[in-house]
Amino acid sequence: MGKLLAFALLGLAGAFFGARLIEFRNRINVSRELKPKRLPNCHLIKGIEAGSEDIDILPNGLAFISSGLKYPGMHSFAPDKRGEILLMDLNEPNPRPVDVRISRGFDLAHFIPHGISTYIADDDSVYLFVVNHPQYKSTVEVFKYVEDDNSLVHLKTIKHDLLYSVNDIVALSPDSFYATNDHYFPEMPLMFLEMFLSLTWTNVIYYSPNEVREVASGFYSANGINSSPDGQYVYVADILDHNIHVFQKQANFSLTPLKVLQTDTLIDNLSVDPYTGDIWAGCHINGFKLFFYSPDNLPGSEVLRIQDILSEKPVVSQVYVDDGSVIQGCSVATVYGKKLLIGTVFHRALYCEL
Ligand SMILES: *[C@@H]1O[C@H](CO)[C@@H](O)[C@H](O)[C@H]1NC(C)=O
Ligand SMILES: *[C@@H]1O[C@H](CO)[C@@H](O)[C@H](O)[C@H]1NC(C)=O
Ligand SMILES: CC(=O)N[C@H]1CO[C@H](CO)[C@@H](O)[C@@H]1O
Repeated sequence: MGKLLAFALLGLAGAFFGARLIEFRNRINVSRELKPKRLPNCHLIKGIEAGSEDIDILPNGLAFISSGLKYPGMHSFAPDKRGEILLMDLNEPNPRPVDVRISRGFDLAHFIPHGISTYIADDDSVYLFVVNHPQYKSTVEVFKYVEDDNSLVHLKTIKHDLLYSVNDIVALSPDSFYATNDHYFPEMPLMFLEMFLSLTWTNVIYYSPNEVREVASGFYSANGINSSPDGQYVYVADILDHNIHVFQKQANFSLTPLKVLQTDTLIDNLSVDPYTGDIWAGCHINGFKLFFYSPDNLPGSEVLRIQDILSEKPVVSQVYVDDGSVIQGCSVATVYGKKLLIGTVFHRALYCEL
């Protein structure tokens, strides 16, 4: 009897894990075979060799690029190099990235930048918010950009119990923001278990000096976050659910769910064209190839443009697809007029003229 029960339990456990395994496989991979789709005028940007995870372009064409993300279990081409913020002026005919100087006193040795967001205040001051992972923890660093000497002055480090595994951020004022937590467990084995069990424990946090609270939850892995040009709507990419959630922003910063746009790809970061309102999404085609990096089986890249997301029939166009032979593990795509920048988790960055 005891044996029978043990077998029955074993069978149940097997069925449970089998089902989880299938669900996990479907979440971490797209089912389609993707044909390469290239753009005619693209080149790799010289000087970016170890990632360009997030990119934020100011209305005047200055692009901030976070480089050197290191994540437990994630490949890195420069494991000993510290993270950096690069700046590129897209108005130049042949833009080159330069390393932005960061003010003294900031702990550069442990700087691991992840998602970034710029904010322009009423007096035209430019603030840069950077998700940082010193010792693999999560903080948000707030800098002020000084154009005269091309430097970032560190203003403050924000830590909070609700900001436990931050991925991306969108600034709302010089001291408030929304941020996504992409995992419930920041520790590596538990993080994988969470992904494997397809738990939906990740969320969006509203932070201001007076109030910090969860404003959206129930994501498999909340990743990119951004807002519409008028600031009324907030878009959140759930990378493992292959979709984009659209929320309406309330006056008290609560988020009301409006709709979900389902895609068939692993959407990482979202950028919004300030002039057209189009969403540009950097997407991974295969999460396995990203996590278990092998030079013989490279992770590819896909870029989508989404027009009219608020309408009944949003138009989703595939702009670029590569199998990894040009650009590996795309995490972001962002435009400045007819210029497109494609960034990656740990590889290079591509500059294209549309
Ligand atoms: C991912 O999807 C591709 C295309 O369907 C398939 O060939 C590949 O085996 C899948 N990989 C895994 C690890 O499931
Ligand atoms: C925020 O405003 C919304 C809509 O007016 C309301 O339903 C919600 O209860 C408010 N939430 C908080 C935390 O004040
Ligand atoms: C280029 C891009 O989309 N990056 C975005 C990633 O997410 C942050 C936070 O929303 C945006 O500020 C960046 O623009």
